[in-house]
Amino acid sequence: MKACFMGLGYIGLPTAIIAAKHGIKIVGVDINPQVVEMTNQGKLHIIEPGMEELLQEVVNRGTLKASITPEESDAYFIVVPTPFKGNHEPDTSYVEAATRTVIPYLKEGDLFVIESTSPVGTTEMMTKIIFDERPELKDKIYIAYCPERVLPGNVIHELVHNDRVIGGITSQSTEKAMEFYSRFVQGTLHKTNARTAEMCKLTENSSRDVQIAFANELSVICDKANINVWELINLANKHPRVSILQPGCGVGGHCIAVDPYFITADFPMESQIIAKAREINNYKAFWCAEKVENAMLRFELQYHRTPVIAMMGLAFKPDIDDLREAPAKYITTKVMQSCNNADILVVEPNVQEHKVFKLTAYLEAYEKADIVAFLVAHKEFKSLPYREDKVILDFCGIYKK
Ligand code: SAJ
Repeated sequence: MKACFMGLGYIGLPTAIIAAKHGIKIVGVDINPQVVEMTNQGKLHIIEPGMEELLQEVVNRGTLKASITPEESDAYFIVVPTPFKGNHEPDTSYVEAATRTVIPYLKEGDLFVIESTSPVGTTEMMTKIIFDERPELKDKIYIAYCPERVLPGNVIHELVHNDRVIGGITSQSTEKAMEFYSRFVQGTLHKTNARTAEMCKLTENSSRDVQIAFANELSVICDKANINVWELINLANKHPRVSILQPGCGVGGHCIAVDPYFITADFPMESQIIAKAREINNYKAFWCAEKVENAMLRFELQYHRTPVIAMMGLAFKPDIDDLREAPAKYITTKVMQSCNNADILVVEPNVQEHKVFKLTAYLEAYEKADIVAFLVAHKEFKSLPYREDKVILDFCGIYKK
């Protein structure tokens, strides 16, 4: 079995590596020559614990090689990004470009799978493009959609152990894709059609976004009502059928803060809660920035000097060095722009240096600051003792215990 992975990013590369480790001969294709070169040298260009060792193993064994062009294979996987165009409209042009690239290589009996997060109907659209170009392959190749659902930081385990949803354009296509994934997935493979599988991916991340929005809305209400939101959620969750997530400084990353728009763009009238959740989670970051700005003004009025402010954390979630779409980065930038007299110390213990922010060690920043804004619940911050002599803005529950 030989498979071609189109896209060596955060999902394509780990999936290609795991498939190669399970004996499938892999050609990983990327349009970026640097990514291809690094991959062939066994160097991981993404951040994922334990993955580089696996990459080196499969490169040395010769089961994985990277290239800028595909090779004739038995299966093709589209794992490229689906960014936005215009006002949060999904842009499927990368999926289409990757599909068009593999069309000349397709032959009877091949499997073609889209893994990229995609708006509903994308697999049907790509099917049409394929058969328009190669009408002789109609009913002779297998086409399916199979989304990934791994959590960054735990990819090696989750790629193998998570259940997966597989939706073919025909039941034969579903079966063929199941056969492929069963070579390395130990979780259960659930059969459906392509549209449902596409919607399932969007639903999973929208569901989490809506649940986080509920927690974030509670946090803003509790702030006004002078109630500790962490205690409140802990108590409410003692109910056997209540399970509220944790509020934070907003929702970041490339998935939860993005995928709901793939539903709202296509179903604007119907997706009321999903759209509102996006608004609430975006607003939460703005609200946190305003809280810091107001704390600074109050400090100036009270002490007649500008305070030192520590912005604690830049990553999009705790204990990672991934800053993509991080609300903490947005809040820090906004505070720096509006408090240009204040001495602002930016802290991110998981990153050595940053091209925009001058970073300060977390202990030093905590010691020096008059106002401390906890943006991300990194483990380092949880060891800091609560200091009554500082203004502490705990947006992520550092001191919830
Ligand atoms: N967050 C909160 N409160 C919470 C949980 C998370 O504010 O209680 C915030 C985080 O701080 C972060 C954002 O949400 O800013 C997203 O973090 P996350 O851990 O919820 O999710 P991601 O983006 O790392 O990964 C998600 C996962 N999806 C779901 O949990 C439904 C993962 O399984 C998907 O594979 C991934 O999106 C993806 O690639 O789609």
